[in-house]
Amino acid sequence: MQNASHALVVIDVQNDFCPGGRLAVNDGDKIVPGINALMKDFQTVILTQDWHPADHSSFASQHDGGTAFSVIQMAYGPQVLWPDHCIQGSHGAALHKDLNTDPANLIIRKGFRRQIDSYSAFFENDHVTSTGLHGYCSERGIDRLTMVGLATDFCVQYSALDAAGLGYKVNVREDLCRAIDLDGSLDAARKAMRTAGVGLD
Ligand code: VGL
Ligand code: ZN
Repeated sequence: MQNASHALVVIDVQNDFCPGGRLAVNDGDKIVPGINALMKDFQTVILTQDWHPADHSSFASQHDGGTAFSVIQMAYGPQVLWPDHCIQGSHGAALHKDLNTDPANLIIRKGFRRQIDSYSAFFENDHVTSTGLHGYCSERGIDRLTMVGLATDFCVQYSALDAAGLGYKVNVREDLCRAIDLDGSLDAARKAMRTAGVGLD
């Protein structure tokens, strides 16, 4: 491949999303060797890192009577409450130790504002506040993105949908992703991505 306009985006391959982590995704660590191998095909590799303050509003622990995996209304819309995870500087927030970070041109952190979550690599959950990734990609002439990582039905899906909405050609390598799958969220994510023209392979 090695096409300058085609970047690989590796989403949230962090300890807390891997077995033993605070929001562990089944077999989340199994995708690491395949992602490392895929990096060799890309000139541009972008990593994302979920990066929350300890009192982040997406944590059930911050809400009276809040239970993990329930949904509440925030100023910007519905928000799933999560167990505390990916706290800035913690071991859980670190990228998986076997993930090859050497080829990464950019590591983008997201979810660092207490009041708002950010699943997508492009926009926070208000769908308006930019992370700056679109500016980075457009300035570098990148118009095509391959996405891999965790979790298929949350951060990968939101990133893929935003990228498609911004006009990128996007494909998600499902074999190099793993899902949380809350109440059918994986099926819903697949449908939404197909409808948006995201290639699933
Ligand atoms: C994620 C839930 C909360 C993800 C991040 O990376 O998919 N999911 N924070
Ligand atoms: Zn998070």
